[in-house]
Amino acid sequence: WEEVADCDFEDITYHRGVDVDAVRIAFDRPEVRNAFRPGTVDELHEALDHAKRQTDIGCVLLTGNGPSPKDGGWAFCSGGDQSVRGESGYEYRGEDEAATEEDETVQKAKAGRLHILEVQRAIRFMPKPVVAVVPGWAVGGGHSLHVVCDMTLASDEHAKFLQTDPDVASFDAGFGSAYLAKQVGQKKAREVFFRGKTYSAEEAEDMGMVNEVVPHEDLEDVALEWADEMASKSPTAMRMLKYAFNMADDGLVDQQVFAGEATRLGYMTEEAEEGREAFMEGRDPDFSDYPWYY
Ligand code: 1HA
Repeated sequence: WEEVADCDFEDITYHRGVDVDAVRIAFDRPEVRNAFRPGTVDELHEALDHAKRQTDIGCVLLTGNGPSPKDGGWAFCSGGDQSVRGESGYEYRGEDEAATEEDETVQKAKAGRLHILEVQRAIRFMPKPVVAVVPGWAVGGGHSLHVVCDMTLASDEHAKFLQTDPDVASFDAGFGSAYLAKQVGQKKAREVFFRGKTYSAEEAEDMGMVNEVVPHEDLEDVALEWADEMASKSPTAMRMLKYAFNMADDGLVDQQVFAGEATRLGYMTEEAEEGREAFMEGRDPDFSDYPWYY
């Protein structure tokens, strides 16, 4: 991996592969089990948007750095940082950070908001696979992030899956719950939220919300292998497949995303060229060379 030079982040790390056409985005707050505060989420959104725009990148790995320097614990992400949650929501950076004037303005504009659902949409609409690489706890909003990723790879030793939302009076009423139910079934999804049990990596795999469980020390290598595998495939086919998988659940919004890809393909044909050329030349288009395929 090499650091992406033009990005300067505080709460996440962002690397691109040297030999693999993939990026690795990682929560970098291991001392709080990679909990996210509003600034973390905004950085994550920026990194995802950057990754989306890299036309030579075919896969995104989302993970959490570790272990914690405090106690050696591992985490993918433990959701919203409860220590910066005030009366009206989440503080932008936390109390201890001396805010610059600009920060203060930004802080006011964003007060109380974690843009985590925007991040979920960025993952969902990312035109390439996003893999959750889970080295430890995936909890609350962190659990929902793994749910929304295209696939999940988990550490056999340290990965644990837990939904605490109703314990802290929060609720992901979108992908985190409804899409989870599509993955594991209604009864199990309700159990995840209503009982708040902790599931091991093996249990999560059996339930259908984890694709593969691997030895902890192999996690990053296997993730890289997966990324290489996927990034080597046809970009158009992968993109169309991802949006096709999304469409059954995302309705018209995904149809619109899919439609964007369809027009891109359409515009690449000679037939489309004829339409454009005819307009530019001020003549009637002649589509007679182009068959009505069946
Ligand atoms: O779901 C949403 C949203 C949905 C829709 C729209 C917006 C949303 C916004 C937010 C969220 C949420 O994410 S709500 C759920 C918030 N997260 C939690 O309730 C998880 C809280 N953490 C835990 O349950 C546990 O810490 C743990 C199961 C992740 C790990 O337990 P463990 O291994 O026993 O470690 P622990 O000692 O508890 O934690 C280590 C350190 O990390 C502690 O700090 P220390 O005592 O060393 O100073 C702990 O306080 C800190 N920490 C862990 N998780 C968080 C945290 N600090 C702040 N926020 C956390 N989430």
